[in-house]
Amino acid sequence: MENSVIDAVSKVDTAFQFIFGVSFVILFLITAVTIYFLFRYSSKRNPEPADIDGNLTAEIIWTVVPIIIVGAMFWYGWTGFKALREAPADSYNVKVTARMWSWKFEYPNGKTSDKLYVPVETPVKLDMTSVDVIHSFYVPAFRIKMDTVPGMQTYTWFMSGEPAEYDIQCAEYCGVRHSYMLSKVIVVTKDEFDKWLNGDQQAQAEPEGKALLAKYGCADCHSMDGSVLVGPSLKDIYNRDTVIIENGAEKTVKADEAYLKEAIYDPSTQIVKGYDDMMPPFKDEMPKADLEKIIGYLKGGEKAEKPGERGAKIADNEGCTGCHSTDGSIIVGPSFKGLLDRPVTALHNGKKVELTANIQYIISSIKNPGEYIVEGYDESMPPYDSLSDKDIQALIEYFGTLR
Ligand code: HEC
Ligand code: HEC
Ligand SMILES: [Cu+2]
Repeated sequence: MENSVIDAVSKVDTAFQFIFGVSFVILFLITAVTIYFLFRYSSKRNPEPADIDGNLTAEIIWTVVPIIIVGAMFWYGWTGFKALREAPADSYNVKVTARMWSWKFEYPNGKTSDKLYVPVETPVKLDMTSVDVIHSFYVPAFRIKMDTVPGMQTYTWFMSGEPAEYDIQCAEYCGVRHSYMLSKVIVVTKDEFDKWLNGDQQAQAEPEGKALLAKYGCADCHSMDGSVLVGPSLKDIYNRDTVIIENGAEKTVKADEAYLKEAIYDPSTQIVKGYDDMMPPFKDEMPKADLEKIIGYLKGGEKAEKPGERGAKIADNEGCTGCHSTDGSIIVGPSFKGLLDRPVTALHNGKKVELTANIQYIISSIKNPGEYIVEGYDESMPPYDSLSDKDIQALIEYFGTLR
């Protein structure tokens, strides 16, 4: 495994050096021959031009030699390409989401980060997409560069190697702050990585429960933001009135702990009205401890944290802070400092309006930024309609701390 890696980098380098070397030699040969011909065949020395009619040996040489050279270039290029495309089966998976103008890295346990932390000596596979325009994920140190395309999954991989930091750049022009779309690969020891991956988790508002929903695949069918996927959203489910069908009869029940337990362990006994009996039973598969954590999470058992802390994290992870400062300075958009309840002059349907940045206005500015354009700014903010109400609430709480 290790070999294939060192190979991926060294194979790219070999292809580059080979093509560069061949080009260099040819440049010199052509220049030398041109100069030689200039003297040797000048009209002074050759007043009578000769009429040369074909030379089979020369023709064979200038056909065969370039074929060999180009064939060798192709061979080195092809083996390098293969090494770059074939991620080892035991790779560690991280999801990458690109947006104007930041990178988001999502780990298997649900943790997100704007820097790519990885453990040492591990092959890392990145599954990538973009939410707005085409970006390109570029880490020169690992010789990888791959476009991220909205609506499409692309991937790349690299071997992390020794503890170190490497630059990540966007290599596809993507708007005014393209050149600031920077991040880092941070390679740390396995212990430090585990600590980082799990330790910080406690500080996040949605600890284990959320990771378990992802682990058991619940999140494929259930959202936590109110939207309906295959099953009903689990947002605010605890103690809500639910109409179920049990033994063919309709009845309304409260989604208390006992109900949740049954709904997860043995879903077919009671089907939520309007849905199909599609949920698999988790009785055999899920230990009690996990069930309790999930139910605890569905009950909204969040850890206490400093006001605004979660919002600050969201603003970083979603890339808001690439365009909005928190210190009063202007980047691309107005500063978040003092935003809440400040007077705003904005363009609305082409007309100038005066309003106050209250909660309603901020929600609409995030979900639908094109509706009110703050005077003096471009319409360059992308809509964030995928942010949950809870996330937006957390952001607003955070703005409240920036007075
Ligand atoms: C294949 C899709 C699928 C998966 C995976 C799935 N569910 Fe469901 N779930 C459904 C559907 C469809 C319903 C509604 C029909 C029913 O009640 O069985 C439902 C209903 C529920 C309900 C009751 C909802 C209500 O409004 O009363 C809960 C709670 C629930 N699921 C939790 C979970 C948990 C926790 C997991 C993961 C351990 C999970 N589900 C995995 C599809 C799924
Ligand atoms: C690509 C740059 C960019 C990103 C990323 C961005 N914004 Fe903006 N934002 C702007 C610009 C430019 C404006 C002013 C023009 C307008 O109103 O649309 C603005 C306006 C706003 C306003 C209204 C500000 C005011 O003074 O009235 C809010 C609130 C806001 N953004 C919140 C956010 C949040 C929250 C995020 C992250 C989820 C975010 N923005 C991400 C560029 C950006
Ligand atoms: Cu970009």
